[in-house]
Amino acid sequence: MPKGSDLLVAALANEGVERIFGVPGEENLDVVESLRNSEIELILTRHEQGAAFMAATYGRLTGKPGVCMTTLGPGALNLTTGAAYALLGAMPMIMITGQKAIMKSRQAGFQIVDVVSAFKPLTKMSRQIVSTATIPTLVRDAFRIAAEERPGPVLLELPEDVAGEQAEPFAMVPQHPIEIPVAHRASLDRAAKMILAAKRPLIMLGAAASRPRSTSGIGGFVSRTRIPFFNTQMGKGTVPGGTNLYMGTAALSERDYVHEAVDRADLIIAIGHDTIEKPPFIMGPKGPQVIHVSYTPANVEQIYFPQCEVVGDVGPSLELLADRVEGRLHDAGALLSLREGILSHISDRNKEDRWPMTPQRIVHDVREVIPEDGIIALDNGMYKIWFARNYRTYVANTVLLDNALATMGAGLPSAMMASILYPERRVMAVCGDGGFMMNSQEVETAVRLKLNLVILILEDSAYGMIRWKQAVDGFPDFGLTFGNPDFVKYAESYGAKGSRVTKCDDLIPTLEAAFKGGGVHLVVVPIDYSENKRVLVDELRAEVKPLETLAE
Ligand SMILES: Cc1ncc(C[n+]2csc(CCOP(=O)(O)OP(=O)(O)O)c2C)c(N)n1
Ligand SMILES: [Mg+2]
Repeated sequence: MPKGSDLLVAALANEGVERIFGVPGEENLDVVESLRNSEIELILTRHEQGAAFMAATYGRLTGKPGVCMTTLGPGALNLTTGAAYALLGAMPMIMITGQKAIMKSRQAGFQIVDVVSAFKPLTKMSRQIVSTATIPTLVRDAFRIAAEERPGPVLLELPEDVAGEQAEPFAMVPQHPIEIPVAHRASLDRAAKMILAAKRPLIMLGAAASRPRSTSGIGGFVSRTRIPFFNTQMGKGTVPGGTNLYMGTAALSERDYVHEAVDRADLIIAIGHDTIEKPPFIMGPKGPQVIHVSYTPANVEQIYFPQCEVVGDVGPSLELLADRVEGRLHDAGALLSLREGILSHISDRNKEDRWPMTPQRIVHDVREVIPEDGIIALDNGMYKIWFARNYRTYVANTVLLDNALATMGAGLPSAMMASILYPERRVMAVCGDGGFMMNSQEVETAVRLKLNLVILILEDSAYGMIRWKQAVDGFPDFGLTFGNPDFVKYAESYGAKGSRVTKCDDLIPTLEAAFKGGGVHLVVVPIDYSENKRVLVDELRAEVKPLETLAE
């Protein structure tokens, strides 16, 4: 007779789960035993946060929920940041947590936290499994809820007595294909009318444009309409390169060079925009009209209130929209004359050999060693703005960054997940010295899994981004610097390789050698952040005027 844990594992296998990330506790031992007898691989991490970031990234990259597992109380609570990361970032994920027995209570309150309640605001669904009979249906429902638009995390708590209980061999619920409805004809007609009337149209690609199912249809829409596009940070790469229509990435909310196009547009077709991202532009009473195209309706915000919505499966809906406007657009490329100016400002000084290295040069050099389908996974820090703004992308989901929860500590685990999924592609984690140390213990996991991974650490011995904000806001420089371990020795102590870059011209060859050598290789480079103020504050203030000022 099977046990509850056997049913759980069979239900996971029924969903096509190949691996579970986590740190088990004694309450999970029945599940661990059932996993031992299954095809599902248990991948231990060195902190539950790493497991959650990896599972969420699996969901982000495949569209299918990634799975992580922890014990009760302390282990489960270590998943909270990962749950929020998946919730805000719309990444499908299943968290399975243990719990003390619910039918008997032989340990009183020891380690017991109301995990199900704690995760209610951090998940799409948070449930305790109370009987073995419900396991197949609950698991099927959990996967359905996690994966359907808008995707996100689900928590299932399996108490240890339910896990160990003898059960009937209940049948699994088979999966079936589900098609997402396509946008209504009336909304497509309305949107087409607005596009045909526009004098200076612009497309914006947002976070949901990066869903694995979205990307093919979007490329078709852009190439058929020839309307220039820009993207949000999480929409990077969704339209393949070579279109000559890319106008930039909105890493700031206003007054960056790309906003010269945004401010002049009279219509923005916002594809897959999710207002969870730091705003890519700010709608006001005078600005452009906006058509929202996505899986779900637009959230109405003070700074985002589209006048038209095309809601449905993004790819097929855009195909129908392109059918209505293709060949009838006379002003599609009106804003293209701004393109060259915007892109040349962005690439300004990207070959400068100042030491320590400038962010522009680092971004440039990283791009040189990463092939078009190579993946960089960014942690959170000042460099994220520079990479979002300056790093050109040609393939969807080749820049994994978190512009939703914007948590530190996810860069390394998300890169590890990409490396597991795409062993044939180059994968690099880009981390600050602050963010790297928040989950650096996962270097051991990466070494144990024999991953090929380069970890680039940008060293300024500070929480640089906050230090920058402190300076911009006119506060004295205080309280944001720290010391670092010797990163090369640190890498070596894990059985990884380590290199320190000591002059500009060494970065590219060091990274090349690291990729060629294979395995886990940590590369440290000092970064000079004085460019933050010079470019992102002083230069932009002087060069990019809001439209009203220009009109005066
Ligand atoms: C978990 C978490 N804690 C704090 C913050 C606030 N925060 C954002 S960026 C940053 C500094 C990042 O420092 P580092 O990783 O060294 O990158 P740098 O900006 O120095 O390049 C901090 C503290 C955050 N986003 N996430
Ligand atoms: Mg730093």
